[in-house]
Amino acid sequence: MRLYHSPTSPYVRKVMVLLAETGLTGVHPVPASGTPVDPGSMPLDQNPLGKIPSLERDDGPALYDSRVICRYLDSLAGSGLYPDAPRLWDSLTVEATADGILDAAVLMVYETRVRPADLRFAPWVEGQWAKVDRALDAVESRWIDHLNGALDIGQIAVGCALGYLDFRHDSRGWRESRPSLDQWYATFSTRNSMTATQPPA
Ligand SMILES: N[C@@H](CCC(=O)N[C@@H](CS)C(=O)NCC(=O)O)C(=O)O
Repeated sequence: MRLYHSPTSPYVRKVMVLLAETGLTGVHPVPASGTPVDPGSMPLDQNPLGKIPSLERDDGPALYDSRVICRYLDSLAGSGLYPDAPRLWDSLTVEATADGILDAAVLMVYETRVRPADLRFAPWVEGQWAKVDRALDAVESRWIDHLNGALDIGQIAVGCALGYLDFRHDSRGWRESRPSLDQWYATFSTRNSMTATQPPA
């Protein structure tokens, strides 16, 4: 299988962390890059949305969206990163919360990197950060017990989201007023799967 990949994409990182945690082999990274205004080398034939990660398979159409790819690879590996219900609903909600943090954080980056300066709208950027802020507060107040439980896709997604905030939005200081999440990430980020997939400096 071929995984369209960028070392700076936090969604790709979710897949790479899952691969490292499960030990699944046979997935080969293929470099891809692009933006909403220039798809560049994005795999448009595989994913009409022009986004990564996308997973090309030998025996079926390409899969896309990190949530679909992660679930597919977990099922191939039989690794149980998606627990049985009712815990499953918590795992998926934690993953959705982390992915929502990423969606807002990535849009903020595009705003400064892709949109011309004279077309930028600061309140829109702050509105995106407000989403991140609220979601982090929800994880801090509601989901710490879940994060401290058995490894699952929710933890992987939160780990990749926090890693991306450190990578692109360090100056926002997400750790302030979130001591439990800070402590959890200090441990989680030392896993081999996380250190091996750190975005380049
Ligand atoms: N919901 C998607 C989001 C993927 C995504 O937005 N990836 C970014 C790279 S970090 C991308 O491909 N951006 C190009 C674009 O939006 O055109 C997922 O979870 O895979």
